[in-house]
Amino acid sequence: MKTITRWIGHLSLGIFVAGIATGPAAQPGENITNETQVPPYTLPDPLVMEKGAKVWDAPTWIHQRRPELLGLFEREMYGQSPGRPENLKFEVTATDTAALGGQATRKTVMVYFQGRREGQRMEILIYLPNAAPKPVPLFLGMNFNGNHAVHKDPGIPLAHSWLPGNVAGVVDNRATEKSRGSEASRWAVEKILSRGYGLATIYYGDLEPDHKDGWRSGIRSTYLPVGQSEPKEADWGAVAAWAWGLSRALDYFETDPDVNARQVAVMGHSRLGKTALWAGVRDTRFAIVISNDSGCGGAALSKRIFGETVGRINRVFPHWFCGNFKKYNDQESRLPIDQHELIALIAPRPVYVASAEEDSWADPKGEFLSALHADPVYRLLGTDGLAARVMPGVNQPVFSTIAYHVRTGKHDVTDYDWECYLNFADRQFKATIRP
Ligand code: GTR
Repeated sequence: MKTITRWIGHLSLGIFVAGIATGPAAQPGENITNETQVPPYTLPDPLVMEKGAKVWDAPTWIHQRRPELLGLFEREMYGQSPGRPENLKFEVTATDTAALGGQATRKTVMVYFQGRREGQRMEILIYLPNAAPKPVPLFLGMNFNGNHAVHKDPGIPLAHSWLPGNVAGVVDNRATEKSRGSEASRWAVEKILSRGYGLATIYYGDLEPDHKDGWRSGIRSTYLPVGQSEPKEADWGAVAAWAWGLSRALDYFETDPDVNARQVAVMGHSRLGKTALWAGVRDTRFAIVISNDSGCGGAALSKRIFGETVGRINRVFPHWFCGNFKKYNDQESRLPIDQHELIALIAPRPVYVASAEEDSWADPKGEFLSALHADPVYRLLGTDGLAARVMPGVNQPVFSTIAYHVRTGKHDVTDYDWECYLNFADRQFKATIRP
């Protein structure tokens, strides 16, 4: 009875309702992994302005609603990021035209954010397929363990910055040969190259070490105004800092004649999937955005309480999002936004949301529902949106402008995922003439 009353209450707000709990009532902060326990929730309508006016046409979306929504995500969740630094400098530090047995050209590029070698920097590892005509389309994604972890290739320089497993203050954090190729199963390098795509990757620790004090030695520290000792409530968090690094890589691609900077697909897994989404939202130069198992704070709805929650993510990873986001710990219903609107901010560009069947922590259904509820915006902008009304079965990818799949298996990036992303990119880019 209680559930029904709440349901009617939501209806009277005039926005849509989803989910009706039939199981025992869940307590705030409780980790729900049973569908019958999901409490009812209401999602904001992406096509309704904050003051209540309905968005009926594309210009109103583009000039009014999109900036309003983007501003809300910046202020309340990811934080506000700076733009391109004035002194950004690139240095191609090595080129090997016979990498991977001759299949690829490997380039390493150092990006200096303050225009000098001694300042903050990140290293981009790039593989380009030798057999493909240039410029090539390319996948760009951040890695968790250093560029040298994505392949056994002995020519990849070992990571120069903080490595996971180390905490603030520990200096002995050097990468060693032992970890070369340790993340290789997640990067189908040869497969990507054989399909005519380039692959570029950056170690996320080059931007900011992933722990609560990481910002002190990362890029965010260099933007702190004199006299300010901590980031303010709406200042960028770590996810935004990593995403900012992806945009700086795109700045480099615009200068590289071998790369088609208009055909860069930004991709990421898990926390780096959240990062890829935020990068793709803020930087409309990214042609395709791919979220692999990004979960809470990524593609999964926040108001649908299932798996990881806002309170939990903010408590365990206080540095990922901005200070304001903490207001919503165990108070998801008060959020003025939800993640379907994040997907909608990518429209009309192609976006791929991927889940894994056993990854209940990331809430596969919540990820699908985000894709589904972004559909009206994609359609308003003249695309085919998401070609599914109900969640597809496992390993049955849906390839519309919003693409979705849930594959068998656990939280990971697999060759199956890459196969799907490549097929999706082929379809999307085939329609565009490569310069
Ligand atoms: C988990 C976190 C998730 C996800 C994951 C990952 O601990 O709860 O949000 O980001 O880490 O990045 O592997």
